[in-house]
Amino acid sequence: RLVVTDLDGSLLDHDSYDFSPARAALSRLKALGVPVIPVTSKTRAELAPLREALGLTSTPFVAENGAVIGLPPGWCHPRLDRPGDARDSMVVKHTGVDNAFIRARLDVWRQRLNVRFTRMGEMSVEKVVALTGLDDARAIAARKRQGSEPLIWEDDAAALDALRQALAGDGLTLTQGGRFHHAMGATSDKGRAVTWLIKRFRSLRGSMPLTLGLGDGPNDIEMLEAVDQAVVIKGAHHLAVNPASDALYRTRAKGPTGWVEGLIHWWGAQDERLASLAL
Ligand code: 2M8
Ligand code: MG
Ligand code: MG
Repeated sequence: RLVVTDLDGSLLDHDSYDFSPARAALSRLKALGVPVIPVTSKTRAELAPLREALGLTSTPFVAENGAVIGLPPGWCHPRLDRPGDARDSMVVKHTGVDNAFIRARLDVWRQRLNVRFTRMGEMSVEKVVALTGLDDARAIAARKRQGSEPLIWEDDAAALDALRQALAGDGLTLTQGGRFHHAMGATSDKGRAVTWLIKRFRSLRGSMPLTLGLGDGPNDIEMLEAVDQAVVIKGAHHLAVNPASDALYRTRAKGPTGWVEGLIHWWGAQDERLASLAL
């Protein structure tokens, strides 16, 4: 089995970033040997302390909506990867387009189309703090983008559509998180990253895992359509998800409480200890 999960608004509370309601469920999954893989808009720099806090240092991560994939030694392929080249011994794959190119194209189109938005890279740390509620250190880490650029949209829907079309010609796309739109390479998303990790799991362990995915934002739809069992966490967006197997559950609770609710919905019947965590 395998769990893939969004962080903000899902495993973490949308406003406080607290995950304590899910602590016991995470321990239970660890005891069962089920890898929990964070699949997030956050950067690799933001994930380092978070993976420690969540106890997820020996599972892979997907950062920047699929543009960056990190593999711990246990997930590396003996011939395809060269483990241990990074400080944290993670092998990091970049599936998308370099952030400098994304920023440059956004600036070109903003001028040419005369549309209004503010990119994260041009915001002060104070501005990022004010928009997100992150503390200074986390806001600085959120600005360390490698393969995507978040932006706050300040124009109408027609202008957004025009930008989307312009970016498509550059091989770029826009995806929407809880607060930001994210510009990134058109061939990367959370779904493709998860599908890649499922294949890797199979090639290392010899069988397909049963996969459970949880998310709350439009940027989670591809991921939720790539798993066997999907959980839409209640939040600010209504997600039109069409999972392959029709296995979709929408939670009543938000954030980490909804996360536990969704996990119990799918896996509570097979595991009394999980079921007993119902709130
Ligand atoms: C941004 O990501 C969230 C994900 O839903 C959003 O779009 O609202 C990213 O900048 C991420 O790096 C950051 O941690 C997060 C903070 O809320 O916002
Ligand atoms: Mg989210
Ligand atoms: Mg996210």
